[in-house]
Amino acid sequence: MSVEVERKFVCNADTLKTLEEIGAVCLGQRQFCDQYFDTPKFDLTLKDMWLRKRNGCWELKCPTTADKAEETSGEQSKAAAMCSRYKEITNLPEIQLRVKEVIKDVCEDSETETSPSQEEESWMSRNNLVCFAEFTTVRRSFTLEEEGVQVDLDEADFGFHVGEIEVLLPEGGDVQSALKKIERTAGKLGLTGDKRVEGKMHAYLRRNHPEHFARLLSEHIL
Ligand code: V4E
Repeated sequence: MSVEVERKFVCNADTLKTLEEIGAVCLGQRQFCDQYFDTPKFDLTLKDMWLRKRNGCWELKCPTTADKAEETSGEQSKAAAMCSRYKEITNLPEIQLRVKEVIKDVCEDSETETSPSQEEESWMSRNNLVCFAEFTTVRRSFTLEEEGVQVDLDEADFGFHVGEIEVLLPEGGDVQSALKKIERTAGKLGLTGDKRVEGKMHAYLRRNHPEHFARLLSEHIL
């Protein structure tokens, strides 16, 4: 399991040039298709849990708990407020355990022999998990090696662009130092805003699922 600390930013025509000027190294471009799942009552997303299949592989992003230092230090809490922090789980049995803590299975697995894909289908239908968002992203990635950060420039197929500065940590890793790296990188990129920038999912739900979007806003998830 890893923890992703990330700050989103609005990218513009100058972002590529700025990345080059500050010495960012291009890691390449890739394309991925995300399918996000939840129950019709939004049981997972209302708990800030984001279950997705990315290019067919399961991933779950769920909240971490804030550490003490972050709660007490003024400057750091400002940096933290600009960033999001999520555990990323890619192991399916562990994902299923986490989901089970939120959604109680209607019935257990049957004893009959089934293929892995049939088991996944059965798990999804037992838990009433349906796909609520599907989109493809083209991502160009860069690294600022001296900072150990990655900068992604995302272009989603529903006409939305966003940049992300991110640091990936092992569980229990140094979040404060990750926040500082992200802040320094934001400074180098000339980012001045002090408000969180909306991500792909935020924009997707706002445009396509206003009811789901409103519910998450009212619960302060988005
Ligand atoms: C909406 C959301 C999540 C779903 C995935 O969001 P995001 O990080 O935007 O996706 P992506 O494609 O960049 O994933 P990556 O490749 O980095 O793993 S996970 C958490 N949220 C909620 C959320 C929020 N409340 N505020 C911000 C700024 N971001 C996300």
